[in-house]
Amino acid sequence: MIDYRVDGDGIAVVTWNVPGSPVNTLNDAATTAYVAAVDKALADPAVKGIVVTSAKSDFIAGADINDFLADRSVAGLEAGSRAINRVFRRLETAGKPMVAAINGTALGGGLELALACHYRIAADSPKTRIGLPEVTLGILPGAGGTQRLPRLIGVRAAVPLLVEGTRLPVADALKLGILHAVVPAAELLHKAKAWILAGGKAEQPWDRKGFRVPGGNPGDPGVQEFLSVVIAKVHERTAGNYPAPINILSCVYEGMSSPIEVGTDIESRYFGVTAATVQAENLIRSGFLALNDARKLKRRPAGVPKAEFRKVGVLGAGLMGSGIAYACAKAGLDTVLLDREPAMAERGKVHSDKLLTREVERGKLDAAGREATLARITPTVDYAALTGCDIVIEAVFEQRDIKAEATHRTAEATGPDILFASNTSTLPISGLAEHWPRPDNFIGLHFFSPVHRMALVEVIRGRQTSETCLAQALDFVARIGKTPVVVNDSRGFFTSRVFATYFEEGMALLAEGVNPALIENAGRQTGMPLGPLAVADEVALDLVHKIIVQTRADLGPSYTPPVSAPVIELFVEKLGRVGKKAGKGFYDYADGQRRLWPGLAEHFPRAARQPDVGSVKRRLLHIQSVEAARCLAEGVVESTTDADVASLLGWGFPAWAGGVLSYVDTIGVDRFVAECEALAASVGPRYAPPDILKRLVGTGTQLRAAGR
Ligand code: T1G
Repeated sequence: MIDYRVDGDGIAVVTWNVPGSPVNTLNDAATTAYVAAVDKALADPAVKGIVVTSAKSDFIAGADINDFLADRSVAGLEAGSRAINRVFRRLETAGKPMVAAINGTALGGGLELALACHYRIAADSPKTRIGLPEVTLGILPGAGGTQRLPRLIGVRAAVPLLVEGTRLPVADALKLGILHAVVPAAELLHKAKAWILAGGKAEQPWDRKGFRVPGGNPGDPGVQEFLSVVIAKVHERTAGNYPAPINILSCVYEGMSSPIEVGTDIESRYFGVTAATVQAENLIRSGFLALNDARKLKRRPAGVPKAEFRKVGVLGAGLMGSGIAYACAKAGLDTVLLDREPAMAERGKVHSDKLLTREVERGKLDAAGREATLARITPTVDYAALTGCDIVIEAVFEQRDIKAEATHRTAEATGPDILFASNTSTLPISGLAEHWPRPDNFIGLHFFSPVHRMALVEVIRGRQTSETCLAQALDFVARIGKTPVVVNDSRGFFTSRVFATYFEEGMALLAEGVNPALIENAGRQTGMPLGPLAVADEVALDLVHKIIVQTRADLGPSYTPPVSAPVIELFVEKLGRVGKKAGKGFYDYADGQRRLWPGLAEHFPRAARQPDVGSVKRRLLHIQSVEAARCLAEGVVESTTDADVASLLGWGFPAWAGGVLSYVDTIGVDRFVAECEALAASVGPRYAPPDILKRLVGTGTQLRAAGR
C-alpha cells in the first residue's frame, strides 16, 4: 500500500503503491497508511525530511471516486473532507520538510497532497497531467485545493483551473508556480532529496509572517471585478444546472479572507453539500464510471478471442468515409479508401492530410508521423485492393441499391469471412445484411460527424449478427480509440431516433408561435451544446426531409410523420433553406456568424402569450427521455447505462443529468411521468410515457435500478 524506507542520507522515502488498481487513489486504507508512514518519519530523530512519491506510472489519481457513491449523506461527505483537511494541515506544520516527487499524473486529492508538501518537483513527462478536475465530477476539491492553490498562485490564476477542472502539462504547472521544478525522470528522487539536504524549509508561503495572496485577496477591488466576471461566465455555461462551480467560487471568496484552517473548514462544508447532489452522482456514475466501462469494453461478449486488425477497407470517400479512414490510419492500420471516382478517393485522403497538417502545426505530431500516417491510406477505385482486409466499413450514399452493390462487390474481392460493417445512420441493418453472403458477420458501425472529434460509435446488432462478430467489432472500435455503445436493430437505431426528437420539438415550438430566440436559449440552458433549430441546421434539413420521404415510402399508410414534417417541407420544398451547409436554414450564416433568420416571424407568427423558459427547457429534455424510454421498452437499448453513454457521447445530452435516461431519475420517476402525461394531454401523444415508466410510479424504484 505505502512503502517506507529511510536512506543513508537521513531522508525518509514514502512510496504510494495501492494494490489492485493501475492507479493510486486516496481511499481510507491508503490514506491511513500514508499518514502512519509520515508520522513514523516525523517521530524518527534520524530523519531530516520526507520525500513522497509513487511506484506506479502515475503519482496519485485523487480520492477513490467510488467512495462518494457509497455514503451520499451531506454529513458523511463533509466529515471525510474535514478529516483529510485536518491531517494534511497537521503534516504541513509538523516541522519536517516534505517534498512531493511527482513521477506522473497528479489529480484531485493527489495534487492536494502535493500542495500540502513544502516543495513540488515533477518528472518531465509529456503524459503527466497536474490539476484539480473535481468540478467535472460535479464536486469540488475537498482536501484543501480551493484554499492552497489560490494562496500559492493567486486567485486570478487559480480560479479558472478550479472552475474548469483543467489538467495541465508539467511545463504549464511549472510556469504557473504550482511546481517548483521539472527534471528528467531519472533525476527526480535525487533532486527531491537535494532540496532537503540543501536546507529546504518546512514552511508554506501562507504560514510566513505578513503573507499576502499573490495578486490580491478576493475582497480587493480588482479581484472582486475578476470574480464577478467569472461568476457571470459560470452562470452562462451552467445555467444553474449544477452547483459545483459556484460553490468553488464561494470556497475561494469566503475561505481566502480567513486563516487556512478556517478556509479548509469552509471548503469541507461546501464539499458536503455539493458532493451530495444528484448532479454529482450523475456526473460520477455516467460522466466517469460508465464512460470508462464503455471505453474498456466491459460489456464485450466473453469467450471470444480478441481480434487483431492490420488492414481496413472503407467504402465511400465522402465526409464520413474520409473521417473513418483518418481514424483507422491514425491508429496505425493500413487503410484502403475506395470510391467510384478516382478524384473522390484522392480527395478523401486529402481530408486526412489537412487534419494531420493541422496537428503538426499545433505541435501535436511531427512531420514523420504525418507522413507515416498518410502513407497508410491507399485511395483507389479497385475493389481488388480490398484483398487482405480484416474488416470493411461501407460509408456510401444512404441508398439501399448503392449500398447493396458496394456490399456485393466487396464480398467478391474479400470473401464472406471477414467482418463487414455499415456506417448507415438510419437504414435497418438486418435488411442491409441480406447482401452479405454471411449475415452473421454483418454489423452496423454508426460513426458520428466530425469523426476525428466524436468518440462514440453506435454498434448495431442485426438480427443475424453473431456474438463473435459483435465482440470483434467492439475490439475494432477500441483499436481505433473510439467508445462503443451496443444497440439492437430498429429504424433510426437509438441515437438518430432519440436525438431527432430534440430538434423536432424545437420546430414544433416554433410552429406553436414560440419566440425562436426563447427556444434556442432554453435549449442551451438545459446544457445541450446547441439550440434545437441550430442543430437542425447542422444536421441539414434536406437530409431530414429525405428520411421522412424514404420512411413514408417504406412504411406506407402506417407511417406517422414527425410533428416537424410541415416545417421541414416548408423549408426544403418551398423556401429552399436547407441548413448551415447552404448558408441558410433557421439561421443565416455569414462571416462565420449565425443569426436567426428574420423571415421566421413571417412564417411563424408569435403567439401572444409566450411560455416561460422553464417549460421550454422541460419539453426539450422530456421529449428525448420519453423516446429513449420507449427504446428501452422495445429493447433497442438494453440498459439505462447504454442509453446514457450514447446520449452523452453521441449528441451532448447534459452530463449533470447523467444522460438521457438517468434524467428520469434526476427528475424523479413519479414527477417525470406526471409531467409527461400532462404534456401528452396538452401538446400531443408523443409525450405519452411508456408502461416501463408508468409501472414504476409510486414504487420508489429508480429507472436505473429497475434492472434494465
Ligand atoms: N477513483 C477511482 N477509480 C479510479 C480513479 C479515481 N479517482 N481514477 C482512475 N480510476 C480507475 C479507472 O476507473 C480505471 O478502472 C483504472 O483506475 C485505470 O484508469 C478529495 C474529491 C488518472 C488520468 O477525477 O482521470 O480527488 O477500468 O483507465 O487512462 O479533492 O484514470 O481499470 O476498472 O482511466 O491511465 C479526482 C480520474 C477524484 C481523476 C489515468 N480525480 N481518473 O488514466 O487509466 S475526486 C479524477 C483519471 C478527488 C479530492 C477530490 C484517469 C487517470 P478500471 P484509466 P488512464
